[in-house]
Amino acid sequence: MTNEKDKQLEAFRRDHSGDTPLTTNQGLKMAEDEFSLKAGERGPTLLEDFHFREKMTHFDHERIPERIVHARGYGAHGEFELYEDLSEYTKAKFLTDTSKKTPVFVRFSTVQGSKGSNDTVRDARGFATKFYTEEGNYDLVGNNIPVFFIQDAIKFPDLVHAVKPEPHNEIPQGGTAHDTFWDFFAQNPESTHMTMWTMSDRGIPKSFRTMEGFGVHTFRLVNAEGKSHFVKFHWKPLLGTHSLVWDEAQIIAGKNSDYNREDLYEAIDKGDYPEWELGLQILPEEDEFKFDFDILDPTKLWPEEEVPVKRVGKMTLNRNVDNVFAETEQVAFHPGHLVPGIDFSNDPLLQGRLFSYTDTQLSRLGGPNFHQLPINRPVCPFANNQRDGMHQTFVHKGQTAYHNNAINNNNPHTTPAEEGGFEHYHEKIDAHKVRARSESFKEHYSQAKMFYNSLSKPEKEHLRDAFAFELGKCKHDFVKENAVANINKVDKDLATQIAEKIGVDAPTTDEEVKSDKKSPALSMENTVKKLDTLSVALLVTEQSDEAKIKKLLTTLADNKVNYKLVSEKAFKLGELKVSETFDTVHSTLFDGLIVLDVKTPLLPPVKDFIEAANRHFKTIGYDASVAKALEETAVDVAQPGIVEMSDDANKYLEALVVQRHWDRKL
Ligand code: HDE
Repeated sequence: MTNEKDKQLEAFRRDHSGDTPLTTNQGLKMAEDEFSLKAGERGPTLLEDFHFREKMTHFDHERIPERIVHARGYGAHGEFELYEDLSEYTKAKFLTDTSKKTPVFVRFSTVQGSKGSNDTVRDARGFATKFYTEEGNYDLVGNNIPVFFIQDAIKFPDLVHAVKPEPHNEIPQGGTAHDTFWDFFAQNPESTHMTMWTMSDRGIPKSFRTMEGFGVHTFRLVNAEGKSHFVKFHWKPLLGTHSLVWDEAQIIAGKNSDYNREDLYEAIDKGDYPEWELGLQILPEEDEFKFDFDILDPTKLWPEEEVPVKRVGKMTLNRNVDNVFAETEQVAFHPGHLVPGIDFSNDPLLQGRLFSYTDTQLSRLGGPNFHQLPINRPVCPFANNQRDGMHQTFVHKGQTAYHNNAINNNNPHTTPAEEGGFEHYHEKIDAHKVRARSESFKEHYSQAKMFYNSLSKPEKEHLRDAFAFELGKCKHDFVKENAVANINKVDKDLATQIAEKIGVDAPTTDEEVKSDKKSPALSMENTVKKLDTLSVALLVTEQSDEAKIKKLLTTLADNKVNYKLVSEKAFKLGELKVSETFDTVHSTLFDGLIVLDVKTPLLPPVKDFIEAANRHFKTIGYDASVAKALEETAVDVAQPGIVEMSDDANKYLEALVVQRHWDRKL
């Protein structure tokens, strides 16, 4: 057993391997499970066939409603270790006791698509973490983008209705390339900043392992003296933040619609455990009004250069689930699952979320006892006077289920704050009841501009092309024009380039927000780059030199680079197994390519394999003997990241670690 949560789950695991008689749900051993009970071999099925009825009834009810958003998700277990005692800021035990490893469960997700949609769609990604602490479950329910589309929770149903497939034809699945989303965008300019992020490369992460995570809202940390600091939560992936290229993402959608989930599953299965550091941006209460934006506005981020991210601990995902339905599907997150020492701010988006999450579980998980599902149970004791309800699994003993009582000495009893009972932060509020947007929430463009300013040239081009793709898919010209008019308020040049691509008039007015402010942390150009767990396809033939390949594979393995041998058909090359073919894989599924041997003239799939790696800016290594064959492709060996393989593969690895050679001319 790895930790308390694992131990707790063990009690619920059922292993049907070995000698396991098949029984009904009542424990009755059955002599037959293949044929229903009939009146004669060719006659009708009899109503008394309880075994058939039970089996079919259970099957008929196997599905539960998928999540209204974030339906497609994938989860894993792990642990969180704290680097330093944070009691200066918080009394939360999992953030003060460095000796403790806290079990966690993380579910990553796309937002728009249904449960069976593609992994590599352009969308935000959910990054929800449940910490099973000794003081109860703490959920950090975040995304891979630090800001949100709207400022007030009451607009969430409108946003989601605009984002989801359109109601009259249920198109499109998994993305926002349709009229209602872009109409929403143009009519609700507060969505501009987050839309810039989703149109950037952040909207197509390469893997969950290479995604940042953000708590988005401003929360509070509260220490034992009751002093509060504002805080923003971050997850920083130790492998860096990396994305796909849009053309590649679209091809992968067909080649492997499970691309991201398979990557996570296989990495954990192999022992390449993904790791993230927990980062905190901490702001003293006195600094609340120090910025040119409102820190309660969830469409704004705190530039890391102004409020540094303090890395306080590390999360490692080290165990795949045993059963996806039981764990990943039934896990129920809620931003209101808190522990003492963490509290909310008045962000109106966060406040509304505090209602929505429990409410949605009632229909999704069928009643008020979903906290008793094994994946949702805290690892510490939990007791109160709530009773009964659908799917109650406990047998609560005793005469009383109310408070105060004398019959049971007032048990279960409350716990004073000094002894670990949760107490809401004593914030003083003196206000009128109003339905209004705060004046301080009314500026929507300067951070969208800062994000755009911070991107590298290729990132800016990708963002422009993403806008052109999505807006180009809209049917109404006025929707496209309104969207361009909104982008014009961020950057006139960007709006002009998009207008030209989608065939609407370029903006003539000069409305862009004037700012050249940048935040270098926002560009993925500045991210960590490592060889660890990158993957390479090696193209070989039956005539390839086994010894030479083995030597190369050893170097790759020594550098923690994964590889697959690919050829026209599966075969054995001495001790080496060539199990992947041009039918089963494609260069889009790898980080790099090494062409050792190919048959000429190149067959179309082989040519496409190599050319796709080239146009996706990946590192291509080639043996001198195939230089002539490469002339049949669009690959220009003089371009960056195209490396002739010598005896030692170090030159190749030096290029591979770069991951994308954006300066390659196509
Ligand atoms: Fe969610 N969101 N959300 N959300 N959200 C849900 O809860 C909601 C928001 C996020 O893997 C739902 O259990 C409202 C921001 C993630 O199980 C639902 C508002 C952020 C997940 C819901 C927001 C998120 C959800 C659907 C605006 C990033 C998946 C099923 C006020 C900080 C969790 C469910 C998982 C899921 C409501 C906005 C992240 C309906 C009302 C902002 C990662 O309750």
